[in-house]
Amino acid sequence: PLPSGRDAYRTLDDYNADMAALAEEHPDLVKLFTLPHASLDGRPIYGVEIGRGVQGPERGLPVFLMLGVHHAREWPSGEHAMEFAVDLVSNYGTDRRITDLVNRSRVVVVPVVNVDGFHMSRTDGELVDLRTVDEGGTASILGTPGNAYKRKNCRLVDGQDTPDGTCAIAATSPGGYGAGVDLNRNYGGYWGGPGASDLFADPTYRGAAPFSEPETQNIRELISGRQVTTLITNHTFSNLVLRPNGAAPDLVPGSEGIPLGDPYDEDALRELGDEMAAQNGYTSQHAWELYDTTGSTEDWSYNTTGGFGYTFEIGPDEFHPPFPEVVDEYLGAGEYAGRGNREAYLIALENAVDPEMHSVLTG
Ligand code: 0X9
Ligand code: ZN
Repeated sequence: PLPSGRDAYRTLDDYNADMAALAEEHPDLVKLFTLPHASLDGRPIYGVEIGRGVQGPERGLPVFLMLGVHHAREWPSGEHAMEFAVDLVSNYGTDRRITDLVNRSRVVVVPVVNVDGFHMSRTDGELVDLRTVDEGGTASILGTPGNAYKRKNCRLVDGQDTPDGTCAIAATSPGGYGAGVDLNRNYGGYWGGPGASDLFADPTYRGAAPFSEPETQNIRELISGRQVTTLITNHTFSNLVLRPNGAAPDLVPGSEGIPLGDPYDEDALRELGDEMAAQNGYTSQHAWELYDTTGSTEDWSYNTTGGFGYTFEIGPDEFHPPFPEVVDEYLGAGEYAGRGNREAYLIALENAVDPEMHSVLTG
């Protein structure tokens, strides 16, 4: 079973309750915090910080950051982030490796970055089995129920603020599904370059300006204020471990000729990516080998701070598969052989604490 024992996808309320409970039950180890900017619909966005003496001064420890649900429909991306938090806390004090890692770092987990979009997707997209909806029992993949496959945030009108509650209205309107900014095109890393759209209705709409959205502002401020030495931003799907950069290694038009060659740290980034992929069985590659993107989370964070950043694309072929697959993919069980994302995350945490611990730089 998962560290939490859950056997079904969380709702947004479940995430918030689980984070609050974790902090309440382990005050010396877990701190609940609210990100600086509420969502467009006025929802608070929460995270947990895990570390020894977490209520005390921050002490400049290296931070490992784990993010989920930039894209509303990618439910497993939040589940794996939340389970990793529970995993660390429940094994602290008994598992030597985890205890040591937690003592030497701060682990920050924001399982649902895009709270409005996720709530829309999750509540209007109950996991009716899309393959067996037919009354007569005939398998069918025709229907996309409601907003279950929403991707972007809840920006309703391009470049304009909208009053609280409008996301809820959007959820019941045909326009709701397509509205919004793609948060993984809204960061400042090569913003406005290839692989991001300037059309509001497009799934990869980049937003009116870099960091125009409160959700990306939150992550910018979180990373800017701490020493995030390694981060993983979870998405679904395609079984990939992706490393910077997100756009092919030529020049970005209109960006004053910024070259997107291999990053300075390519060798170390590749080694760590390969090592994580060896655990979860994913393919390790440059992000641009999937397709070009600009304005992504880790293109900004890596190129701004030097902290290593990876996208995990969880799962083979579905945005939110039946929950038992999510369990197996975390643990590395069933048809998902290997040691799963759990072990890959622990390796990333080891790198965050001390890159030499895992011989990434020393070979
Ligand atoms: O397009 C995306 O944002 C990611 N794929 S998804 O299906 N989850 O939407 C891939 C982004 C990969 N590129 C970078 N991380 N730079
Ligand atoms: Zn995604």
